[in-house]
Amino acid sequence: MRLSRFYLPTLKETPKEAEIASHRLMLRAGMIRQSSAGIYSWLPLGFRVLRRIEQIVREEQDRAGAQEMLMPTIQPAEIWRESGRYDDYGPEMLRITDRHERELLYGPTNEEMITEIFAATARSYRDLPKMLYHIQWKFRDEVRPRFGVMRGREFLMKDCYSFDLDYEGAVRSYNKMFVSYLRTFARMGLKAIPMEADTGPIGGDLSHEFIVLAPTGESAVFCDRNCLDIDVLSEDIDYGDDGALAAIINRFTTLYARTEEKHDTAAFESRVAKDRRYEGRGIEVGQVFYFGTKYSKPMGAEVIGPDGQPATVEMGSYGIGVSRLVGAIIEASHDDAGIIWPDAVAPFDAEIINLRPGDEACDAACMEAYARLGAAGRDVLYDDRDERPGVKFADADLIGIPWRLVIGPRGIKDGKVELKRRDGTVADEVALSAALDRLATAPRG
Ligand code: 5CA
Repeated sequence: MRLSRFYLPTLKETPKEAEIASHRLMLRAGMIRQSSAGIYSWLPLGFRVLRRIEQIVREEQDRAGAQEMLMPTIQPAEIWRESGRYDDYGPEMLRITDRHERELLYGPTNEEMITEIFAATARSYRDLPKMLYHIQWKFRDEVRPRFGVMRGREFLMKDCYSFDLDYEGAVRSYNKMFVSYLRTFARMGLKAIPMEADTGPIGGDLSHEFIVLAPTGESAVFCDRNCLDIDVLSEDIDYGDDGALAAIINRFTTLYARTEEKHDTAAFESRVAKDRRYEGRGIEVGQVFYFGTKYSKPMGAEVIGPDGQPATVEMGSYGIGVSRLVGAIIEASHDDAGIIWPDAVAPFDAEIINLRPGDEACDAACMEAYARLGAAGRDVLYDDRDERPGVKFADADLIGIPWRLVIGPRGIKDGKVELKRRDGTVADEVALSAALDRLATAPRG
């Protein structure tokens, strides 16, 4: 993509309404634009990141054995009356009446809808176990939408629902999702710690929130810093091996990690050495729930069991804040000049900066780089604009593409270019061909 053609409306000034870095940087980098409080349009740069995050979530859901589907955003009030949540949910729910005076709502979550589908279509224990998910926009009329996409009113969520014949099966599904969450967030370059949590309006007996430690987070959390050292990506995971899943989960759950609602100061102090205690804030990027028959019972989701008797299915639900993750990743990875994208979610793999468009040698070298990297399957942004180098460097720092190839008239005379990483780990003067070899084979995360 040539930057001269790309729709990238960056801002010079820091927007006044943005209180935290990620919100400020997303507005300045032209990633999003507010439509009304807590509701955003995703401009091309932001949408590219959103899609990459969504794709990682999808791959890890599929790997864990969940199947993708798509449910509507608008739901009938009726199914929420059946579960008993229509009145309980309160003013956060956006209630709508259609022209026939039918009561509808914009879904804040989908337990009722998926349970209704399952109740109407599953017959036998042979239909179990199942894990079904979708990635769909949700609406919650938050009292205080803030921090940009972190606490929006309309936001993109991945929500998965599990159906099992008994408690043991439900725990197995919970464990699969638990492990898939660890992998999902790690692939995005995040350290998300599973913490014992309250179940809130979803309900149930067992829940973990996945928290990225950050001073700007909205959740108060307490944990053992050793949680940060556990590597979850180095080993291959067999989702059919219950023991292996439980072993991975145990590595986390034996360490103290709780949200404020579950916190117990005495247990924290006795279990965690002083220098390992983290008492601070975090961003909740996902939450998993086991709630047994809370929805399946009132909504009649039964199957015929192996003994010929009807059995109410056991359920859990598993959410990931897909749009919130864009903000969370920026909170975890930025500096004063701008965003530093982890390779796996970056909007482009590399940016080519032409320091003197119009100079024959520079133009030719840039075009060679652009073509070669494109042929190698890399997404490249080419800054071919007629702007001063200072402006180009500032924009490149702001939008944070991981690799940068700087091509200028002085270097190119000797066949040299500058190859840099946005995170500061590489800054080399090398021959153009060497830089291209390196970029064409660099890991994409
Ligand atoms: N039905 C369950 C799981 S599928 C559920 O709704 N869980 S939740 O309420 O915890 O939401 C799942 C995830 O969505 C949260 O962990 C959070 O990352 C994200 N989320 C929740 N509210 C918002 C919001 N207002 N703005 C952005 N993301 C949100």
